Amino acid sequence: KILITGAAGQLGLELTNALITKYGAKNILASDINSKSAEKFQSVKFISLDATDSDKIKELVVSEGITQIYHLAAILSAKGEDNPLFTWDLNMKSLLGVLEAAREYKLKVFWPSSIAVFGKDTPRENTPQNPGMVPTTVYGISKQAGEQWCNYYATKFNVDVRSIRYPGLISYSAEPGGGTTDYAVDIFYKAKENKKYTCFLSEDTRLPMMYMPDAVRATLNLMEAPGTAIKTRTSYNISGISFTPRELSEAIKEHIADFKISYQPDFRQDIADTWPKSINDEVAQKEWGWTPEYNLQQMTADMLKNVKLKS
Ligand code: VAH
Repeated sequence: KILITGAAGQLGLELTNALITKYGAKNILASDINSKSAEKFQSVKFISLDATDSDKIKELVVSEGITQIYHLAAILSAKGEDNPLFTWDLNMKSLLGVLEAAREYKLKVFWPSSIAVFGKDTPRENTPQNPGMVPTTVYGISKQAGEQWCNYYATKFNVDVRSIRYPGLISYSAEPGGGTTDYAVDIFYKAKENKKYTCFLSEDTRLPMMYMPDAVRATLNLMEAPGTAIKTRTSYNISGISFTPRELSEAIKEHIADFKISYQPDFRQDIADTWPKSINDEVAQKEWGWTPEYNLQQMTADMLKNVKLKS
């Protein structure tokens, strides 16, 4: 049985649905800190859970017969800068609680890392698996440190913990909350709503991104790969689509000819300027066969078809 933390988040919602399809609703326990999220989970058991409550997690492992945890709860890069110590505390405390539970009860763990682990001294084109990393956000520091903790638990205690460094994720079911790559989701809502968008990154800011179906498939493939294939216990680089706001706006214009974009970079520009432009994912390709499916045009068409306006 699988426990998911942060199940109501952007990644959580889609991954939970994919796990339900794959393993059946009775084998899934969705959790989120926000009890109102319960309404998003009609077909599966939901509990309100603070992911930093390690005693509660252990209790659930025993009472629900949990064998795997997908620990997705975290504060993202932009929001994290509002309160660095709180962000560190939440991101790290929750991960360490999950890793301890995994050690004690021999659980399999999935934990998302991010391209935010990289930093100013990292080569920004075709960023390799293990370059120098000096992250520039507290979120990035927590993901970097988290990767080391995962590797430590895997090598020292034989915990089967697996991780992916996601690029910016683009999806229409749940919105992202507080990331630097959020513009690439927001833009679709604004394009459909009023055909114009003011972007908080400059037009030529190239960042690695990925369409959610690819991210979900990557996660399930990684988790199903034989343990012997998984030689990287920090976290895997995976590559999807790299584009700039201008390139994305041009792809949108192929569908909405009078779409207009303007640029007003804010503090998130400084974060984006330290992140890779493109990712080298040779190691993930070799160890568990990763290949993305969606390109910019396919992702854009699918987003425009599916994005539902809020009002
Ligand atoms: C953020 N989307 O912007 C996240 C992410 C690719 C970076 O982890 O904070």
